[in-house]
Amino acid sequence: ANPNLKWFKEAKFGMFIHWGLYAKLAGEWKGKRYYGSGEWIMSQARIPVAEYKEVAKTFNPIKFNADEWAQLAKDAGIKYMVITAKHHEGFSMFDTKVSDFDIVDATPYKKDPMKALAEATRKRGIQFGFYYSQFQDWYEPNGGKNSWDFDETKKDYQKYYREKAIPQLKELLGNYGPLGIVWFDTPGGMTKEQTLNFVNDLRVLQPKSLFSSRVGHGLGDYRDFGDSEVPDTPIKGAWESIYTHNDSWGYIKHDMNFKTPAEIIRLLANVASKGGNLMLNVGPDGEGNIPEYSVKFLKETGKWLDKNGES
Ligand code: JFZ
Repeated sequence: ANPNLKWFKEAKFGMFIHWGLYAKLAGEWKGKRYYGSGEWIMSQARIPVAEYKEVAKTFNPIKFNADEWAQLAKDAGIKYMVITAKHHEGFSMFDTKVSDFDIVDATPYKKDPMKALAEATRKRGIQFGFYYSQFQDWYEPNGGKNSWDFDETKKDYQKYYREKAIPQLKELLGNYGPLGIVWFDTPGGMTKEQTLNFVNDLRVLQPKSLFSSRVGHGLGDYRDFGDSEVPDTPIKGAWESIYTHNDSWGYIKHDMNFKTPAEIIRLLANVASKGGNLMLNVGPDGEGNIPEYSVKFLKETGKWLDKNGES
């Protein structure tokens, strides 16, 4: 067995955070409202790169407070946190030298929230990890899956991997201390052999970090169940189920369909009884606030676990 999996197998409860420029749009573009997967709004509304870029100039999450987020996780009984360093929109929520389309260079905020969060979680004994969209990058001419600006058949995915994804992953794995998880998503554009080289290359930088299954070709360290899915029977080995708290990963201002503490606890119990972890998502808004109901219901969940849970 992989010794790096020990903490993960015991964790039971994780926090997923989807946060990017889409949080500022909050499910609305040019007066039209979208529902579900707020982080997909650029694709849903076919927003051209030239227009999407402008959103960065208005992104100023001055309410962001790393200690508050980490303390909320702690109070909720959460043992690990995974946050979007770069989602499909292609915007980097960390200080990167590889692109100017990042929170330090392209926004009035000018700071790296990932640095603060890495420290705040570590201080509290919470495992910290990055979500990184390694293939889909709608901002880049050679990244995956933007067909409204670019011709998909003319793309050179290898060039995108070489020039953006790999160098950025090296920054993330090199500059933020020990990471519990690197959460890859929606693989594409690489053969099994290329994926193996990619993984081996990155492992050197973080030999203890777990790689999620969506790195592709069965090369991850544990299994992920598709969004909002729990297996029917106990599953051997390490796995997690991922769930949204309301109906979207990224913040949507008109989505109030939050799972209650009782629902979260039932979900946790169901997943734990099958031997897995629940990684529950929150979607902070464009100012850096975690939605009020997420804060409230997570705290209540934590209180209940304190009284009735085993750890
Ligand atoms: C992906 C992303 O496209 C989405 O925006 C979000 O980040 C989510 C956590 O992951 O969406 C997926 C990827 C894989 C499956 C479902 C949704 N799946 O395997 O069932």
